[in-house]
Amino acid sequence: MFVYILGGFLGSGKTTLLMKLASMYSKKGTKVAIVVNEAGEVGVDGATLKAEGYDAIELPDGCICCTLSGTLQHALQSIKKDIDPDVIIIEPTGLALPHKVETLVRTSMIDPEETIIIGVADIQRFDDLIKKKEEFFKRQMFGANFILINKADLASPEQLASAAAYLKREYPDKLIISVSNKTGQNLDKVYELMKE
Ligand SMILES: Nc1nc2c(ncn2[C@@H]2O[C@H](COP(=O)(O)OP(=O)(O)OP(=O)(O)O)[C@@H](O)[C@H]2O)c(=O)[nH]1
Ligand SMILES: [Mg+2]
Repeated sequence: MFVYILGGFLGSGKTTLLMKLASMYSKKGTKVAIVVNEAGEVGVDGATLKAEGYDAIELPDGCICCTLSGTLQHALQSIKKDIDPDVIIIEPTGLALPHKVETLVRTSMIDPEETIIIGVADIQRFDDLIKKKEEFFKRQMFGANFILINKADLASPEQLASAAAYLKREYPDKLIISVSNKTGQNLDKVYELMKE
């Protein structure tokens, strides 16, 4: 079993990506379960995901990397026991630190083959976030196995190049891909990286 954790700030496009990935896996016949931990605002909730036919668990308000850590571990154990999926995709809130979630997954006794963190950065708010919360942004991205610069449809090539240069400088070893969850640009490259 593989566990994916989608890390990225509020509104960066985690849920939109999650839906794309879940749909890609379903089409291939890969059994996928979803854990979402929305911070309470408007978004795709567990009920919506279930209506789409996915096995989804929605965790209550609060953050799975801190106050809800036990809740997350219990949810993972139930998923393994009741659903036994090939892949679990976890969307923590936009304020969570994905590497903390990863540690919780690894110590939850579900024994995943691998845990993978996908960092999602929002090009529209990239400069602003770096200006106001650079340390937080870096802490969110540093555990990522690869980073997506999302909403490429809203940015100029220069903007994308500048964000990519920043990320390459900070994380020379990480793969950085510009994508658009809206137009589907470069999502094929992301799908190729997904394990099953
Ligand atoms: N133009 C554009 N909009 C996008 C893209 N991806 C997501 N969005 C929009 O950005 C907004 C936030 O997307 P979500 O997927 O809900 O982001 P999130 O990271 O799950 O947000 P929170 O869970 O609230 O932190 C929505 O209005 C999406 O439709 C994209 O590639 N391009
Ligand atoms: Mg979301």
